[in-house]
Amino acid sequence: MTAEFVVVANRLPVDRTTDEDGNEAWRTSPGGLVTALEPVMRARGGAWVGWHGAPDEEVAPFVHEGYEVVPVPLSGQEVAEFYEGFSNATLWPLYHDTVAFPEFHREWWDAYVQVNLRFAKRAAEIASRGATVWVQDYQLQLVPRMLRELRPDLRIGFFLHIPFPPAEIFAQLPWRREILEGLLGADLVGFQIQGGATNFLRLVRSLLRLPIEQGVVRVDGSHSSLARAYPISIDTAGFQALAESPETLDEAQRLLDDLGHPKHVFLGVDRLDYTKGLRQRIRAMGELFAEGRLDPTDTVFLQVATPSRERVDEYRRLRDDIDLLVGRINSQSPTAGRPPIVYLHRGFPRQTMAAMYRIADVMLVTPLRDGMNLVAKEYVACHPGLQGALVLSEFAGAAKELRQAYQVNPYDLNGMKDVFVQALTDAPRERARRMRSLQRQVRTHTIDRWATTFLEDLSHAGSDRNQ
Ligand code: ADQ
Repeated sequence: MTAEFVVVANRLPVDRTTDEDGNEAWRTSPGGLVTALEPVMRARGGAWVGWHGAPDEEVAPFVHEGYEVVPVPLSGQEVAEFYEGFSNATLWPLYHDTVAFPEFHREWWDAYVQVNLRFAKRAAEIASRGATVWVQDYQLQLVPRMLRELRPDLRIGFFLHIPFPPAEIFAQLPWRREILEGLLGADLVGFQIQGGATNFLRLVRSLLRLPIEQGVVRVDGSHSSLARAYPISIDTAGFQALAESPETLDEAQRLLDDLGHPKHVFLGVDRLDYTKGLRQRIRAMGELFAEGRLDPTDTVFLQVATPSRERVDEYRRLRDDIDLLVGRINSQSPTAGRPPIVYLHRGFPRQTMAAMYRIADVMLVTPLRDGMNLVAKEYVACHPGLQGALVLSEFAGAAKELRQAYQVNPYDLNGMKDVFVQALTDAPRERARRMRSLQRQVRTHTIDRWATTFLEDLSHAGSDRNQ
């Protein structure tokens, strides 16, 4: 089997489930990258190359939702060194402004090189002659160059879902040249915001001393690589339809019943990750309750946090910190009824998420650093009418597009507290004015447009092909 369109990502978009009778099935998995790319794959068909999530196991390719799923095996040690180590304890904190300390270990790097090569080889086997291969995200930054060496006939795109850091931070990386050279194997390197593309080009100029003209890096005589921003988005119409379905309306009603019909609902929805600014957000809400600026008898803060990367130390610490913080705030609440913070540490079906977005008067999206943040856009798509309010960190990529959100600096607790209250109490006209502008943005800039623009540019970018 070969394919004309191949997506390569660290994880496949499916998780294996086993029912009571021991039957195995594959179901679409949650997470930002999958939410964004799965609709693209369903529409285009092709093949998706990625790890299936279980170490030390070979799984044969299979068809899911009309496209080919091609599993790449990882050993237990590779999961520890390539995935939990270099990807999530070196690159992830480094690329997010070092909000946690990145760890540098030479064995982790060796595993990163080895696994990237395996992905490149698998993609090279699957791609048909002259095919388009779209490599995703920070775990696979060496794949574009490796793949080009194996298959110069391919058209190779790369998209980075997380921020690309400023030179001062990136320069810490002992393997900085290799990463830049790896990315430059692509004909088109896409970033969430222009700042990422600019950081990248500046580094290419200063460290590799390659000529650049209008975002195009001349890598060698036959190959050039374009760096540009493509802000990712969501299936806006799909989310909107889901939010308006009778089942979602019922579910929203049930949620309100469970919460005791509060007058005001604040909502947070995140993977449990230290980049998402949960500590700061929860402290700010806790203080507002403690100071009586929010009344726990009529206001609730619903915080949903999906478990994430629980084998990485920093994430375990975060989980304990949040449990402690929420417990302390709730135990000090003057009311005996429902606690002021309802904290749910698990994943939910998309429909439940849509129901939550529906009932939230104020949506709190306050990451310390975030490539884009799809939750902000999902809220705008799902919340009915014009009376919702989106509070958005200026350090999320989405802040560049959603300019009419109530923007905050998540490091400034007093500033955040004031804006949280303002978002709830502003005049209806003001809330409607902001919401109208946000809706316009999210309805016109969809995931479909993102993918089409990227792939269209990719079809013109890059090398003189030698087919
Ligand atoms: P993430 O860091 O995962 O994505 P985000 O963009 O917010 O962040 O996407 C999270 C997705 O998971 C959303 O679609 C959300 O609905 C879903 N989700 C969150 N909590 C959930 C829960 N409890 N149950 C079910 N679903 C839940 C990375 C980058 C982002 C970038 C995306 C896409 O870090 O900056 O926007 O990739 O490029």
